[in-house]
Amino acid sequence: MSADKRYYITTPIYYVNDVPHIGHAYTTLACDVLARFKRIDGFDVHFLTGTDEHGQKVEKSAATAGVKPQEFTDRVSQNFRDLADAMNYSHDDFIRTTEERHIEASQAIWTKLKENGHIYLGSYAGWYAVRDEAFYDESELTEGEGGKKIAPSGAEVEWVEEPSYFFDLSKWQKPLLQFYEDNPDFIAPRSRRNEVTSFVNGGLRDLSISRTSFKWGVPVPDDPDHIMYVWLDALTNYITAVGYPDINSDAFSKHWPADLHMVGKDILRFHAVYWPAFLMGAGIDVPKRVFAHGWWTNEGQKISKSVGNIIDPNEIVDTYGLDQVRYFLMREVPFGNDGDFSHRAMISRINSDLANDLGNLCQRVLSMIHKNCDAQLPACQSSGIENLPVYSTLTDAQQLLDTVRGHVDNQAFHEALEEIWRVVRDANRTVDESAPWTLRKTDPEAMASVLYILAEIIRHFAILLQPFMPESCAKILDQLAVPEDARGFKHLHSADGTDFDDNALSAGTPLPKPEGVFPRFVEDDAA
Ligand code: ME8
Repeated sequence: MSADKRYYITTPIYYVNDVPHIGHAYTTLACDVLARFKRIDGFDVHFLTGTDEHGQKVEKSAATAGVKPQEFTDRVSQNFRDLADAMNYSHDDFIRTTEERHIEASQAIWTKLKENGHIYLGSYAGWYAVRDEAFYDESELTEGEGGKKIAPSGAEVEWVEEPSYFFDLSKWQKPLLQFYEDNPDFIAPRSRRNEVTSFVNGGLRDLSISRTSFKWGVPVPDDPDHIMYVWLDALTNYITAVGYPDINSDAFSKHWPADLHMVGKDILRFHAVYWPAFLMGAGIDVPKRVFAHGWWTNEGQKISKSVGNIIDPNEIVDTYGLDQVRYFLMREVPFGNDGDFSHRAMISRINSDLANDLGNLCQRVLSMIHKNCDAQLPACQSSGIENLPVYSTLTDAQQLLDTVRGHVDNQAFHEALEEIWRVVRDANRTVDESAPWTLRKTDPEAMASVLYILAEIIRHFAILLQPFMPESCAKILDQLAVPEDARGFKHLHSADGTDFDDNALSAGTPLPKPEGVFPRFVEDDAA
């Protein structure tokens, strides 16, 4: 397989102190859609997710729960695995930072940075927010209730004074700015890129990368009184998973540098400033892209445990259906922007886009074939079809792949879906215009052609939508009797092929009895 047909994509590794909520589900879902898209497009994909299990915040949560940190992390890490199953994620690896492979990799990158002269011993005196596991400058803080100092993220900070190793981050300002300039697509979306460059332009201070005031973490090599800063440990997971420190391993040479680190906007600085600096310092290639998506609120309110308005992905999947939730999350909000979760918006998407548009199209066409064509794919006339109203819709459906691929490569998932739906709606309109139910009496051959073309259009939609709604698309493709090994993007109409190339549906294929795939959501059912 050629080098450009590989794709390595990662989610953040989630802190195990929290129960998984819609925000976590969202990031991994976006990665899952991309990973599936690339696989169906013929790429050799490696998709990584996992849990971030070290640090003061997890140590504190374990203490609150009254259990040892290891026992605590074993238990709560499982919640994220369960979420992955419930959301039908297709990850290839689930990493936990407490695993031996990761401790080895974290110590190895530390040793490399030390050998390369980028780590020195000093002492840290400053503000630290355990919730963010981040250091803040006095100038960034505001005063909260009771005179408490508050970080820009809203987290409380505490004063920390202790011996610490430092990474010479200040020396990386110029190389980083140069890197951003040479790689304009490294940080996306563009507005976020500007945020990062202006932060780096403002100057960087050396970064404290070890702590001595707690124990739950990776010990610093040769100085075990120090525990590695949890972010240096956490970021390293992306290379652990592909075999670091064995940089000559097949996995490492095949997958590194990563194609995409998907993150929320809250942790962009760690991924776009610290991580590339650590990697450059250790002489390791920098990933190709970091995309920072926006923030979900719940019916207009910040989602938080203390407010008690956490949206449990399992609950909404139970209520609305898995693919319905997957579709909504990818369609409702322009990817990159903040978004608000509301039941009203969810129901509206299910009933209009899924039930009325796509679901109705499939159901009408497949039932007509079932009733009027002996439950077999009808034959299409070989000439004169250009004049049928469905013909131009077929051409549009055949041309979707390039547009959709372009949007997915830019992580503009909502635009990819919008493009597909533009043609879905047209297809529904052409059903009405072509009126196959009238043709049945006046021109049965034309009816057969119209229904064949519509089935072929639906095949294009179902293949293209598999990354977003895998189960539902599998059902549609089953109903069209498309074999499982003929569902790749290479089986879509090839641009230089004839109207119906070898991949097209073949007339005479028996079809199973059609069943609705996207039911309407009737509100009373919610109760
Ligand atoms: O930051 N809306 O872990 P974390 C959208 N362990 N996305 C949200 C969200 C919301 N309301 N809430 C959370 C950490 N997220 C570190 C990462 S990576 C080397 C270490 C998503 O459990 C979003 O992707 O706090 C955010 O960046 C991530 O969860 C934070 O997860």
